[in-house]
Amino acid sequence: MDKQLEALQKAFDEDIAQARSEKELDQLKVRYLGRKGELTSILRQMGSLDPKERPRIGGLSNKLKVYMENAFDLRVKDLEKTHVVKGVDVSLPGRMPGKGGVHIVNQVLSEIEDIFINLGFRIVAGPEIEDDYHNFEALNIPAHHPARDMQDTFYFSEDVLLRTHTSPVQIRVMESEGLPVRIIAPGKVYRCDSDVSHIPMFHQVEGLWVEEGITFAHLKGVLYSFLHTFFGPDVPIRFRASFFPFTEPSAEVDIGCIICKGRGCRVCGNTGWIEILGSGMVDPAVYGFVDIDPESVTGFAFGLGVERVAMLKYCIDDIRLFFENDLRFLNQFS
Ligand code: 2NM
Repeated sequence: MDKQLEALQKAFDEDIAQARSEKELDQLKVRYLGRKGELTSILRQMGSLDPKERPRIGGLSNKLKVYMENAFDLRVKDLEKTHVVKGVDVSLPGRMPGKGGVHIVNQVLSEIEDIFINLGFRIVAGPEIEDDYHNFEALNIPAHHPARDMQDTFYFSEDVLLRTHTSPVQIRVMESEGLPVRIIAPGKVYRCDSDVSHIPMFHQVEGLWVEEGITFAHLKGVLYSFLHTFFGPDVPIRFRASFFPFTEPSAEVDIGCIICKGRGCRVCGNTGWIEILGSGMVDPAVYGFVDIDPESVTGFAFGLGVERVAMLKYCIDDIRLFFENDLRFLNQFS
């Protein structure tokens, strides 16, 4: 009997040391201390013992029972110390739900807006579904201009289309609000276009300042200020004569290539310069469409593509990355 109790304690010690969860401990408790358990079955044999031996063996069995109960309590506390509860390590970090963030295009858009707000511009919004008059006619874009082609514009009908730029917002502001006007119109624009460098929807910011006495010097001052804030004070800037139906004179603005620092590379076509925006003095013909007397005021306007400046600022070489929603790309900007 002594031997049996000794062997039982030894087996118990090994088993309990190996128990890794509360569930395993519960199973062991049943096996050793339960109604049909190992210790219970030994106690059942007490009847067959020499009566003189019974008190001693009874005492030893009771001691072993108390020993086992204590051991169970200690192991449970042990497991709690390792933070394992019902087989689960509660100290491990939980599975966090993914955290959303502001898309890189919207981050860059906000940055552009902040710069123009500091220059005294007001932000205006307008419809993405436009009519022919506000998107083309009032901007002095003639009837057979290639921009009006089905190949370039998404038409709903002959007269209704997705805006191809945000200039119609500025036409609407000049129609309905008095002078002076100093606004930027940010937002989505649509072109029937899709290849490595073009996507059918992108974002634009167009600006307009119309007031008595506004000159090309104001245009240059505002755009220098914007580009030096956005790309840094050392970025080279040049103005190049150009043409738009809605401005006269017109200029395109280049910055020194960010990639090669002007030495010439694939991105700048070996010129060392990158076109960044279009601009010009508002053509008097445009004022005629919005009932402003072209003899009394002058103004300038400009337009830029948000994805394009974001690509240059962050050295992104494929415009399609913005809209593939690959989190490995997007998370780099959060
Ligand atoms: C550009 C370039 C030059 C422009 C003109 C106007 C408006 F409504 F005043 F006529 N808004 N935006 C403009 C001028 C846009 O984008 C490349």
